[in-house]
Amino acid sequence: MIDAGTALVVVDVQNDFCAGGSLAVPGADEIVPLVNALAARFSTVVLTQDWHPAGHASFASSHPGRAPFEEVEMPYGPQVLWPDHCVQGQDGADFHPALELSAAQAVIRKGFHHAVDSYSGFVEADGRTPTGLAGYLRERGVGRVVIAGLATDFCVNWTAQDAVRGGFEAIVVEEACRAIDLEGSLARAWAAMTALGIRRASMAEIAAYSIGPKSGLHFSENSDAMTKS
Ligand code: VGL
Ligand code: ZN
Repeated sequence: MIDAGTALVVVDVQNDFCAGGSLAVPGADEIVPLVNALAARFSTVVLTQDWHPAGHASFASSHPGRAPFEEVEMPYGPQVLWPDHCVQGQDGADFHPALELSAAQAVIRKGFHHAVDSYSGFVEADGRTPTGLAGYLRERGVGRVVIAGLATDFCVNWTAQDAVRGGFEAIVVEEACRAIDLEGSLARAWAAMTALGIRRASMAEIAAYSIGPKSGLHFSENSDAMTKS
C-alpha cells in the first residue's frame, strides 16, 4: 500500500460526465477500472463531487440568450457556460455505478454556492472560498496528492493547481483522466500544471510504488517518473 500521507483524490467521476450524461467527457468510462485499480493501492482515498443547485450560475440555461460552451464574465472572472449537470440529488450527480470506492473516506462536494462555480476541489472559483479539503487532508497528515478523474483540463487541472498552492505536492495520473478540450484548454492546462511543478505519473509508476510505506521511494527531479531509492 502507498503510505497514508499520500492521498488519492478522485475528481468528479459522476454520471453526467460519463457516457449518456449531459456533459459527457469523451472516453470517461474508460478510466473507471483504472481509478478502481489505483484506489486499491491507497490507504487514503477522497472523492470530489460536482454538486450544483438547480439553476446554477455555471449553467447556460441560467443565462438567457447564451449557449453551452460560450464564455461569460462573472464577478470572479471568466466562466464557461455548461449544459445543466450534476444537479444535487439527481442521477447525473451520482458517481459512476462501476466505481468501486466504498473504502473512500471523504466526499468533498463543490459548486454548491448558487453564484460561484468550483472546478477545484480545494477553492471555489472566487479564488478564496475553501471547500475544506486542504484542512481535511492536512489534519490527516497528508502531504502529497495523486489525482485522477474528470476532466483533465477543468476540475483535475484546478484541483492539482490548488493542491500546490495549498502546500501539497501534486501528481496527476494522466491515463486515469479524460479531458473536455475546449479550444486548446487541455494543452493550456498541462502547461499551467507543469509550470507549477505538478508531475504526471503513469499507472505503471503508481504500481511500482506498491512496496510498502516509507520505502524511500521518491519522485525523481529530472523526469516525471517515480523511482525507488
Ligand atoms: C467540470 C465542467 C463543469 C469538471 C465540472 O468536473 O471538470 N467541468 N463542472
Ligand atoms: Zn460543474
